[in-house]
Amino acid sequence: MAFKGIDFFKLDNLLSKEEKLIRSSVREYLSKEVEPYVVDAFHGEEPLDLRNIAPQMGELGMLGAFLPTEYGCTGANYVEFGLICQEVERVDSALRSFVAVTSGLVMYPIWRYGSEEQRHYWLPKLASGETIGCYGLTEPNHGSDPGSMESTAQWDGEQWVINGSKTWITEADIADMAVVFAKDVQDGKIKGFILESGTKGFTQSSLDQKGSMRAGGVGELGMVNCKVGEENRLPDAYGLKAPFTCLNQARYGISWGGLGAAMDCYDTALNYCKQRKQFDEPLSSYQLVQDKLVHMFMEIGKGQLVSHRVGRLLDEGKSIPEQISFAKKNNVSVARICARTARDLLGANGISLDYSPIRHMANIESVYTYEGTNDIHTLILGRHITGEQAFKK
Ligand code: TGC
Ligand code: FAD
Repeated sequence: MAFKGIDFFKLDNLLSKEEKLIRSSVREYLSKEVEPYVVDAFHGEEPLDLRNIAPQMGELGMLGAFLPTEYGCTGANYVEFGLICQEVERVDSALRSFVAVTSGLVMYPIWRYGSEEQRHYWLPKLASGETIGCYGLTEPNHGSDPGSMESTAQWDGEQWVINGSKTWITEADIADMAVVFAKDVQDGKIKGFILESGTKGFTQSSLDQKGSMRAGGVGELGMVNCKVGEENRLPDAYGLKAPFTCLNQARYGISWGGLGAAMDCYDTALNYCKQRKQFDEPLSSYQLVQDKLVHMFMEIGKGQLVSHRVGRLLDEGKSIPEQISFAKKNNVSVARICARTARDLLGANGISLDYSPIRHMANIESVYTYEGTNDIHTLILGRHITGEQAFKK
């Protein structure tokens, strides 16, 4: 049955014609061109062919959608970006990772912290999907605490010499370029660099045998005396604030993405329970089953209100990072609950990849951890309401 969406609170009445159009065209594209291949990609851990998909997404304006048209982007608003993420993650979290990383973590830093030359050179190629990028912040010894990163950048009088390693990097192995953060040994400040694939001393590899995000690629970046010119440095990225500001963009997209996965789980469970009979009656007629369906339905409805509101605040330039933490934490938890509940309602069929919940359930474990773990967002909100930081002693 074609997916209709969930709109109990008539949020569609608050969407413009353009916003609805982007949602429907992305939904239509994914259902024809991507959805049929997702299960095999996940099962075989053979990531979806981004060399084919990225240009199609580029054509539809799905990459870096909220950035200005003068750089080849769509000039969409934040709600439109959110709706794109929702539709993509309804299909698979790994593909939404690609969209959120490209838009929020690769294109946004170039737009926000890059030079005009860097913007004009990189943004149109990334927006069209011709170039694939990745974002290197996490290191083997520093995940939640990137401020302690060990990667270094040293100006040798002519060039920057970068050393260090980054791990768990989405699309690390196939990326044509990477936005990487390293600590300047001279002033101790974190700075951002654009590293191109093939640069001497820059290596890219993949991490396999994942139990989650199997339809996508994740890997490592290595820098051993990797030399780049000043033109490869993002001139306005100075300090930890720069990589964190980029995370705000992607975390916001994830809040909508989580709802997409949750909606798919809810929809699958509802249809299944209406059809499946036990003790002569449809599962949907039993009170315990209705309780589970209603729980999913209500959590999704609440999450939609949160993401919609944060999107509008972002468009008005009035959002604060803690609201994005609220949305990411809440909506990914909603997705996690919905995936598990749907898996349960499908009984043994719930563990089959013929149905989406078990795949979403595995994927959401990554989403729960990346872009700030669930705990880190609790601590961000805890600091906001108490004024006390509880990250470090
Ligand atoms: P802290 O002292 O809190 O902050 C340092 C400076 O940064 C500023 N800042 C922010 N600015 C904008 N937006 C935010 N969200 C910001 N958070 C902090 C802050 O105001 C300060 O500025 P200034 O001017 O005073 O220097 O830094 P801390 O070291 O105590 O860290 C706090 C903490 C734990 C919240 C932070 O480290 C954190 O968020 N950790 C989580 C790391 C994380 O999320 N990594 C994600 C890596 S990328 C990824 O996972 C991609 S997954 C693929 C996909 O997206 O699909
Ligand atoms: P840790 O920081 O070691 O955390 C382990 C546990 O300790 C968690 O439960 C955490 O909540 C808890 N914890 C940590 N600190 C505290 C504290 N102060 N108080 C209480 N509890 C705490 N990174 C990138 O830079 N780019 C990418 O493209 C990228 N893509 C990713 C894709 C996938 C599929 C995955 C799984 C990860 C990706 N990451 C990426 C990395 C991701 O951002 C990190 O995994 C995440 O930030 C958590 O870091 P960690 O794994 O080192 O866990």
